[in-house]
Amino acid sequence: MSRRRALAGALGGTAAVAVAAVAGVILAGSSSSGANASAQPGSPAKLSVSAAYIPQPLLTDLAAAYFTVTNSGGTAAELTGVSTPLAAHVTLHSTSGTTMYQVASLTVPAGGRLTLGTGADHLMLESLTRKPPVGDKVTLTLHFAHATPATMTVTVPVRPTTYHPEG
Ligand SMILES: [Cu+2]
Repeated sequence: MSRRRALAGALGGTAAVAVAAVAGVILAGSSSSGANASAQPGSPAKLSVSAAYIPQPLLTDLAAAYFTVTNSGGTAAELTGVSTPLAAHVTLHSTSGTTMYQVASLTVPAGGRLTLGTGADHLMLESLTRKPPVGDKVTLTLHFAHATPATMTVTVPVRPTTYHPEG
């Protein structure tokens, strides 16, 4: 113990900082959930979007939007914002119990996925510019941090208000 203390004292703060930096890299690389064995730790985020839909808004000028973002890379990405011609504003929401609240970003874990759904994370489209009918297509532009490319544009179908995806 005394020898280690003496050694640490001799090396000074620099060694402690270096150890912390290495530990941080290891933690970041192992933080995947829903792990994908093919994701190389530290490789760039590689994103794809699937299962996107917007339930038809009936009585309000609000709509929700849902989709799944899959990350086959080894680095977590953040969904930081969304824009669309359908709405003046789009906010990211999480849900706790029956209460939803706005968040600044949603994480797409390394080797995992971000799944938006009713009662979970979702997009809120506010101040709609029109009321889209069922079968219409809506363009969403997704903005990501820690991903290349940093934006992805997806075409999302408008589904019946009561639509729920299988599985
Ligand atoms: Cu919401």
